[in-house]
Parts: sequence; structure tokens; C-alpha cells
Amino acid sequence: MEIPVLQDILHTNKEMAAEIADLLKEKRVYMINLMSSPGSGKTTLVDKLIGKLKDRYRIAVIEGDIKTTKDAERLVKHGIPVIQIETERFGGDCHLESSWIRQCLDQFDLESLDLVIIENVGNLVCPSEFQLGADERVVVLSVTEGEDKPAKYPLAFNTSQTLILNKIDLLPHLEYSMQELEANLKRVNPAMEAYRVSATKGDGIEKLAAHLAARIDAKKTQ
Ligand SMILES: Nc1nc2c(ncn2[C@@H]2O[C@H](COP(=O)(O)OP(=O)(O)OP(=O)(O)O)[C@@H](O)[C@H]2O)c(=O)[nH]1
Ligand SMILES: [Mg+2]
Repeated sequence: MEIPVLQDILHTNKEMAAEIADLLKEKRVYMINLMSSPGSGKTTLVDKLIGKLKDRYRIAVIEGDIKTTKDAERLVKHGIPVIQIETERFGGDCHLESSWIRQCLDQFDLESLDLVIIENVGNLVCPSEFQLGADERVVVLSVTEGEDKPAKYPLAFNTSQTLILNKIDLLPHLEYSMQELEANLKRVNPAMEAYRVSATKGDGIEKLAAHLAARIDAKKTQ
């Protein structure tokens, strides 16, 4: 008797992610996928980064949340295209899937964009399991979450290229060991590029904007 073997259910997500990557390559649009626990400061960062980059680059945002359009509402002041995905409408998933990203991209005029920012659903586990076709996967970790997160949630860190360590303005109030964080990161993903920022105070935002600008420019000239 032949035993049915369960197939990798993520394969269609992966295939669509590959299609998205091809489409973005053809259109020379850079896309980042921001992932983190709830409340680490993703929307605050996106707001600040758009403020720094919007005079030079044409930007669109895809916001992912289980419910509400609150994050998208915080960004409309920039006058850029913003689409909110409420996953509750698709079963309440704690992550974004590539088919939804494709639908959003189809609503944007990709010819007139340089950068798409995806803010994934606040969750340090599920989003990292789903490829979305982004050029860069970015983990946002706030200092109040502790130094042990790379060790406890390795997938998010070892499938991402960049770490944004946020809320550094709170360090004086915490017993935080930067050495311990760095040791954990080194063990999980030694190649990860790390930026220390305070999204609210603005520290480190300029450097982060320069990091993105270099990558957007590189994609334009590929
Ligand atoms: N002290 C401090 N607070 C911050 C900083 N960045 C964000 N916050 C605060 O953290 C809270 C959550 O910020 P959000 O930007 O909404 O976080 P988020 O990751 O988008 O949250 P979800 O989308 O719900 O996952 C807000 O009260 C922000 O003002 C920072 O650099 N320092
Ligand atoms: Mg948010």
C-alpha cells in the first residue's frame, strides 16, 4: 500500500515569492520585509524612514495586521500609496503570505516606485517562515525585549540580513547587556548587519536611511 506523504504546504507560497522577486527585478523596485514582535517600533521606524527618504525615492507601504487600519492611518500623511492587509479577513493568520503581497503589488504602479516597505504582522515566529519575495528581510528588536531573543527565536534572525535594535533611548533605564546580545547574534547569524536606533528620538535613523538608499540605488543600476 502506498502511504500518502504530506507535501510542503509552503511550496505555493515559495513559488509566488519567487515570481514576486522576478517581477521586482524586472521593475527595479527594492522591497524590504520588516518583522518583529508586537510593539517593537516597526510603524514608528517606517514613518521616520519615509520622512528621510521620500524626497529622493518613490515609496509604497504594505501594512500587515490581524485587524484595524491603524498603522496605515499613521502613514497617510506622507501622501504615498499605502495598503493595509487585515489578516482576519483571510482567517486571522499571524503572518503575511506572498499571494497577498502580489495582490498589493498589482495595485501599485511599479513603474513609478523605487521602494516597497512591508510591515509584517507583529510576531517573531510565523512571519519568518513565509518568503514574500523581498530583497531584504529585516528584524526589528527593541531593547526592552531582552538580549536572548536571537537564541530563542533563531529562524527570524538566521533568515534575515539586517537587525534594527530599536528603543536604545531606554538603555539607561534597563539592565541590558549589549555584549550578550552580540554574542547571541554571532552564534545565530554572524553575517547579520546591525543598526542601533531610537525611532522616537531619531538616533541612528540617518545611517539606516543611508543603508536603504545604497541598496535602492544598486537595484536601479543592476
Ligand atoms: N522609547 C521609545 N519608544 C518607542 C520607540 N519606537 C517606538 N516606540 C514606542 O513603542 C510603541 C509601539 O510602537 P509601534 O511603532 O506602534 O510598534 P509596531 O512594531 O509597529 O507595533 P505593531 O504593529 O502593533 O506590531 C509606541 O508607543 C511607540 O511610540 C523608540 O525608539 N523609543
Ligand atoms: Mg505597527
